[in-house]
Amino acid sequence: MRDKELFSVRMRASVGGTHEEGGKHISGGEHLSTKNELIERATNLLERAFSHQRGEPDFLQLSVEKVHETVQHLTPLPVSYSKVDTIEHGRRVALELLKQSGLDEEVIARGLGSLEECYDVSGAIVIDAVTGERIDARQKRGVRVSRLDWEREDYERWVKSTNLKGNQRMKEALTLATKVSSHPDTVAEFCFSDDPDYITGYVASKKIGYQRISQMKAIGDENGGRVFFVNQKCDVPSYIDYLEKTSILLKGV
Ligand code: WAQ
Ligand code: MG
Repeated sequence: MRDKELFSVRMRASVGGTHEEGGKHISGGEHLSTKNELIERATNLLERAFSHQRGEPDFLQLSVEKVHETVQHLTPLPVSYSKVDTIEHGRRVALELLKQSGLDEEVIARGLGSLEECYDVSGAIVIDAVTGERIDARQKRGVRVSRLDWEREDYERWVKSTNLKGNQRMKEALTLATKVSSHPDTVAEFCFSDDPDYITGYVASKKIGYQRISQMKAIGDENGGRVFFVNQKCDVPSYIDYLEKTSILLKGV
């Protein structure tokens, strides 16, 4: 894929109208694809949206844009896993990992409070790592990290070399976390799915890598989201531009 032309493929789907009209977010997805794989990748995204546990969409937007800028290559963050027995235990582990990444407890509490108020946001929220305030001004939309992928062969090699059981969801989340954490202004990320049947979440940062936590919520719970804690000196528009526009491919280890 490296020397071929690439296309950014993005999908977002909602029910009860478009996201802008206040519809409920169902599913989204972002890939970088070669021309050869374009139909397959786009079809996968359509299938994802129409077989989603959050409901059946009545709005779906699929966009395909040729990438003109050079692609940057990143090495995936190292992965580790905490098996917890309860949601409370999961939350304690997440808090500890966010602290290890350099955040104060108060800031974490404020950031996670904002996340709770933003469970209906279809992207991520950006939080000032000193004040704990939300600073992206994207309201219900949040920021969708786009133009990111992991070349199939490199991914398969990585799965073999790490002895981890590959799964599509972790593949995409690790790609996103690697892109986000590689920005110098990112202090840490916290995420758990808004899909009712997926309860594993993670904390990621340059300091601690990608740390999965087996249980962040109850099965059946449709709440979930993503939060990026950033340095106070961060220029938010250019940070968002990096997340949305810079093309990233993960390369093998
Ligand atoms: N950019 C920004 N935010 C996003 C993006 C994106 N590309 N995709 C999803 N989000 C936000 C959005 O608010 C969703 O509601 C929330 O994150 C969760 O998205 O190691 O599956 O795709 O086993 O449901 C993490 C653990 C799984 C994976 C996360 O998230 C593992 C997951 P979902
Ligand atoms: Mg989801």
